[in-house]
Amino acid sequence: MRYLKLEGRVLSVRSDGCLVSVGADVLRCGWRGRLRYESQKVLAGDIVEIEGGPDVWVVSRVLPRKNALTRPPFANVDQVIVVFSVVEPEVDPVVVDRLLVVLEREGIAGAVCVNKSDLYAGDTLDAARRIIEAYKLARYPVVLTSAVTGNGLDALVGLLKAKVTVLAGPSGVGKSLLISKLTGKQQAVGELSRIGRGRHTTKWVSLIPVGDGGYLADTPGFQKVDLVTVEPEKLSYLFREMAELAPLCRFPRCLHKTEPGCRVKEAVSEGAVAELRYQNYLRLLDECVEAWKNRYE
Ligand SMILES: Nc1nc2c(ncn2[C@@H]2O[C@H](COP(=O)(O)OP(=O)(O)OP(=O)(O)O)[C@@H](O)[C@H]2O)c(=O)[nH]1
Ligand SMILES: [Mg+2]
Ligand SMILES: [Zn+2]
Repeated sequence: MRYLKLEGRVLSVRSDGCLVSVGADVLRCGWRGRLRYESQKVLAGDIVEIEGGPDVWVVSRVLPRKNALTRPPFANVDQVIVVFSVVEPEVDPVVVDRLLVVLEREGIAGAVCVNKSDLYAGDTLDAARRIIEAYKLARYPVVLTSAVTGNGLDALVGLLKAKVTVLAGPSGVGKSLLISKLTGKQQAVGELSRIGRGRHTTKWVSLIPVGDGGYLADTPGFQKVDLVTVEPEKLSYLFREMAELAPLCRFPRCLHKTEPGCRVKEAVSEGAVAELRYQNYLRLLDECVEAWKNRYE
């Protein structure tokens, strides 16, 4: 029997092993040596070396990563699409910004998907439009979709040019149903009655190969992403549309709260920066000031 050494991408990780995609095959692999005790260090998205064959394989080495996220746990991401909804469940948009800030800091492309458009009318439609406008002003790609009617799915497919795309967002917003519709591969989808009760239907990260060499990753919904620990004066640099204005403020360490000569606040009143993003910035700034104070604890 020939002993082979191959390279592949980790599709999902459990404690006893992982699934690795090699060419058109998906191989179930165990851990070799030290990895047996450090399997938690292997992330979906990792490129790994596997050895063995034809039926028994072990992961022997994790290749260097281009980047990695802790929540959701994922390596070598090209793009993260933050999925959320305005109703069922009603998601606070600050959740979106908390994740976008992490992505800016890691240099990972972000995009926003407002799902469940079939449920919006009147006030909720207005809310959805306001949110879309805010992220467009911030120059993020934004799509409005319905996984149920198929509305906007073309636009979502248009965003998948990046090779490895992660769908992330709170529980119940429809990440798995979107992926089922986009890939034709059935993902476990939650029941309506459980939404908003903090139960997660998707339990682990899994990648689904799409097209030639591309992957789409489904992730469990998160309740809260840890805010990046960053000096409060630097937070606005992780808000794209504010980053270019912040250096023009009168005070170099302007927090864009009540300081005079603040270019960011001016832009908010001119409508060049959305009020919604600015309010989220202020909320995250408070968190950031606290976290920075306690950073050595
Ligand atoms: N009306 C409507 N319902 C949707 C839409 N997308 C998803 N749903 C429903 O919302 C519920 C949750 O969908 P899921 O795809 O399981 O949500 P998820 O984001 O994967 O949730 P977790 O796996 O817990 O993180 C299911 O009942 C879906 O049928 C949509 O566009 N419109
Ligand atoms: Mg899911
Ligand atoms: Zn300022």
